[in-house]
Amino acid sequence: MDVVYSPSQTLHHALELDGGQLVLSWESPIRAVRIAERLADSHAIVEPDRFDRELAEQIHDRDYVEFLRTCWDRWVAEGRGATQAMGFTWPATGLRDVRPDSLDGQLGYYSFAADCSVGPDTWNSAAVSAAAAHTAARLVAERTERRSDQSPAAFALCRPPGHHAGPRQFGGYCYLNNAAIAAQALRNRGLGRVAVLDIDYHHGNGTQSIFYRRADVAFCSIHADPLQEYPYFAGFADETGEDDGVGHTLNLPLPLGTGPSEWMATLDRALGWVRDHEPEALVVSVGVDTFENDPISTFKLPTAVYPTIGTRLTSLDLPTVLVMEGGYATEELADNVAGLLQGFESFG
Ligand code: Q9C
Ligand code: ZN
Repeated sequence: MDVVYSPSQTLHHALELDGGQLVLSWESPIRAVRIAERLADSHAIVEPDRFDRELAEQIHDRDYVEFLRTCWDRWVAEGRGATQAMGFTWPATGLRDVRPDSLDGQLGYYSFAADCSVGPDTWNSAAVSAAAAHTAARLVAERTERRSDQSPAAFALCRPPGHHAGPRQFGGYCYLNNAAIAAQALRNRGLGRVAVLDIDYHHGNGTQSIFYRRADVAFCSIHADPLQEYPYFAGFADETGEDDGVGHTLNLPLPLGTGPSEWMATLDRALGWVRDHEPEALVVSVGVDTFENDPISTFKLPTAVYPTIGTRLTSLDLPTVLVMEGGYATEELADNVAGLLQGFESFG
């Protein structure tokens, strides 16, 4: 399958508040560099099309996209360009959900966590990352139209990741929701129903909230129990959708420390649920922070299980866009991603 990626996605490098200190983010440029290097041996690397702002505005509020685009320049204009921009006050429960005029106020209004900042290259990298997801969806949709035997697939090497980004909030290293943009692009190209399966270690709160009231995009996530793990305030089993979306969201939270047999059994449940929704295409939010040596996560999946996961995904026999999300064990990251793709390609 084709891999969609541009080196400009490595320009962004955020700061995060970690254990009371502002440090360089775990979500580092080296992640994409290593994965791209590895996949270049076995795959064609396709340059993303231009960023499609209209598509992004089907997923995110227009004012949010404009805020992301202009945030850094406003920060510099205020004379604060020596460090990166980050919020510090949020409209939490009990406060008013109003949009302030001040940049500091807007940084809180447009984010939900202090774990990622906006720097000089954030907008460019996030926009190209979203474009990579869009391009992968385009390739899959085009190949579905003139389908021969096999269900087409493409891998969007998205970085920065996207699944925590909501309609008007960045956070969790995410700015534009790449998987949601891929799903919307598939819908726009005539695929009737789309399912998003999120196998990142963390709950995909952004993707869930984007599709929570829609029946045309189903969302299923396997993740660490939010009572114990980030993002804490979403991802519980009783979140099943609202309005038109009732029954179109499924959360499968697992205990900290979950190992491969429990996790694979849960994947089978998720795949059964997706199949029951009879989608015409699949988007997978591929996080490999489920890996046993991931520095910020607790699941215990060994490298050897990722090819099995990839193969299992092909059992749905659907046109599939694989979208990169988390995974922070920089040494083993490329092995785990390449393994998953190889498992997907070796069967299906
Ligand atoms: N520094 C993704 O895997 N954790 N995002 C913050 C305190 C944030 C993970 C911990 C984890 C975000 C795409
Ligand atoms: Zn994650």
